[in-house]
Amino acid sequence: MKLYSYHRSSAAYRVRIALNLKNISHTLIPVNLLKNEQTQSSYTNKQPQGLVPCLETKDGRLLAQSGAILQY
Ligand SMILES: N[C@@H](CCC(=O)N[C@@H](CS)C(=O)NCC(=O)O)C(=O)O
Repeated sequence: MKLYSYHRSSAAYRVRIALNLKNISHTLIPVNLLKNEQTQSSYTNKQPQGLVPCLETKDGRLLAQSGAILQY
């Protein structure tokens, strides 16, 4: 799995906590909010809202919204 994340994002942080508590292996992909990387098409193609976090599953599904990701 890949988690698109920013280290100072509380929403992304709660997903990182859950992934680590569940021992789910994942790769962190940094999206630098201070550099507005969340607005670049390379990211909005995955997460059209331009918000972190976004979870990409092994089969390529893209999940947005930390609460929904936690539920998943
Ligand atoms: N309700 C969303 C909130 C996500 C959110 O607001 N993320 C912020 C960082 S904590 C963000 O990506 N902000 C970028 C921006 O506003 O341009 C969730 O829980 O995932």
